[in-house]
Amino acid sequence: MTSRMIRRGMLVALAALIVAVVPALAAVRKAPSRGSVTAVHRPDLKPNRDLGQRDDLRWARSTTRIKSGGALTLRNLTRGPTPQTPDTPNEIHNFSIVASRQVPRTQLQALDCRICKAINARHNFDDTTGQPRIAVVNRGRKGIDRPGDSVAFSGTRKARVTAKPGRTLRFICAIHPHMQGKLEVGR
Ligand SMILES: [Cu+2]
Repeated sequence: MTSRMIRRGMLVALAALIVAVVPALAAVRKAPSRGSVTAVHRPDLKPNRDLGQRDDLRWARSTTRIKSGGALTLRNLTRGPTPQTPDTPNEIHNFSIVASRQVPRTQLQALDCRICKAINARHNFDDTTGQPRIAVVNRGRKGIDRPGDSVAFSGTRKARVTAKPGRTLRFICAIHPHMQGKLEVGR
């Protein structure tokens, strides 16, 4: 084998590496360094349509993009009692990271959500006040990076996203399991 053949072989290998790596890097998109996840609801009367008692608590956006290391603001705009908790003056929500397979897909799974019970148990809610004794449950690295991480909030709370760029984290509210969203972590 001549040195020229070896050099050509190396060039071919280098080209193949570039072809493989460049799209992989491009796939991890740039993302903003701040993001927010906001709990909202609109239980208003719609004349001749709806008394407005449905539990339509939801996250304002289904997907939030944020940079790895970015600051996430959790905001609660669900004021006052809701049909589900008529005696609670201000609804509490859990921003809870779960594995994709743990996201409830049916009404039955949402109403009998085993992972939600496990998450809520870790927050150790006080039966009398309804407040969590442990507001932040951390798994893995500090910050939001993997299933098991969960933050309970009734007002506004900040959290740092420490998952690696390219990860997509699924989150639910463990108290209202039909509240579901995705956190796309960019670079
Ligand atoms: Cu909730």
